[in-house]
Amino acid sequence: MPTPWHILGAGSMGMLWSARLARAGLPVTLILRNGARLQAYQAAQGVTLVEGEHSQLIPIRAQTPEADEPVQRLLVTCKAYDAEHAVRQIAGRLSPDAELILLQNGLGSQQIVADLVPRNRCIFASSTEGAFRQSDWRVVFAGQGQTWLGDTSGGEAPQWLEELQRSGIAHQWSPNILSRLWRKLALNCAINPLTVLHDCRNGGLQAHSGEVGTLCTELSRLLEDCGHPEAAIDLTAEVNRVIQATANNFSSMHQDVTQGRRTEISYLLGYACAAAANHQLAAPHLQALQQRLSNHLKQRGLPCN
Ligand code: NAD
Ligand code: KPL
Repeated sequence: MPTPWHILGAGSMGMLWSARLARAGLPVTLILRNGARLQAYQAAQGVTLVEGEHSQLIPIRAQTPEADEPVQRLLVTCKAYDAEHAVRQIAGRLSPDAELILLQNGLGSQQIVADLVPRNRCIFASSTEGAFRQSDWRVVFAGQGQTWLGDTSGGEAPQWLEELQRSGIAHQWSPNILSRLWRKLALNCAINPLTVLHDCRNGGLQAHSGEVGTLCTELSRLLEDCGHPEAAIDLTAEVNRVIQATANNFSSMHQDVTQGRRTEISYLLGYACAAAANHQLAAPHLQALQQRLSNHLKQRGLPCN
């Protein structure tokens, strides 16, 4: 009998993962916020996964955090700012040898969760897949990509990666997941805040290449000082490539701000600025950007943490 997957955070990524795992015949349980969400979910009878023209209703078991069955493998797909509280709610249910997979953008939240459950193995994940919620319990798989998984304490790739293979979840084990997460953080810091401040699609940043370039220089230096020189290699070129390749898209942060949702700024730009301060590295442009973005968010009544 395969180990059941519990998925904490039934938003875009949680639904995308749970639908594909369940479709492959694996045992999956969604952990929803509370009884009201569970009732609404049960009325929908499952998660609908939309891929291109095709949509499929996939029945998946669900429960609230208070359920008492043990959790052996937990995929956390909450936003970075919700991860600690969400895991704390179910920490008492974790088996002594339970594994957690933390799929949050940016950095900071993963370590907070890992410190909360010191007995358990925490695998960090970084994904370039794209998904959005069309409505409650209906997720659109909007962009093929890849998920890197790795263990900052070392150790072997887990056996269950085979289950991702079977589920059609593109993935790779990364011996240096922190570098991967830093690289993605740097890309996000160079692109996302500027798209918010200039209120433009990613391609609109082609008109601000000087500003982007200055940020990339500071970010590259930061990556090197933080012990991730490989994440700094050709950063400016990759940022420009991503800007071009995603020219028509609005960045995730731009979408969050437009839709009045809290951003993950503390785990992106906030984390980068704090790391620069810890390393006594001058990062005036990153700091100024954080200040401008915080002011912008405050003006819109959005949290700046
Ligand atoms: P989301 O907001 O769609 O989903 C998060 C879900 O967590 C929500 O349904 C929320 O209700 C739930 N949640 C929060 N607190 C909870 C709690 N205490 N108990 C139970 N559920 C709780 O977010 P998302 O887009 O799926 O993103 C998740 C993470 O993945 C983020 O860090 C994001 O940056 C990253 N990511 C997202 C995408 C994407 O395309 N959506 C791609 C790559 C990475
Ligand atoms: O990941 C992104 C996002 O929008 O969050 C990209 C497309 C890389 C822009 O930073």
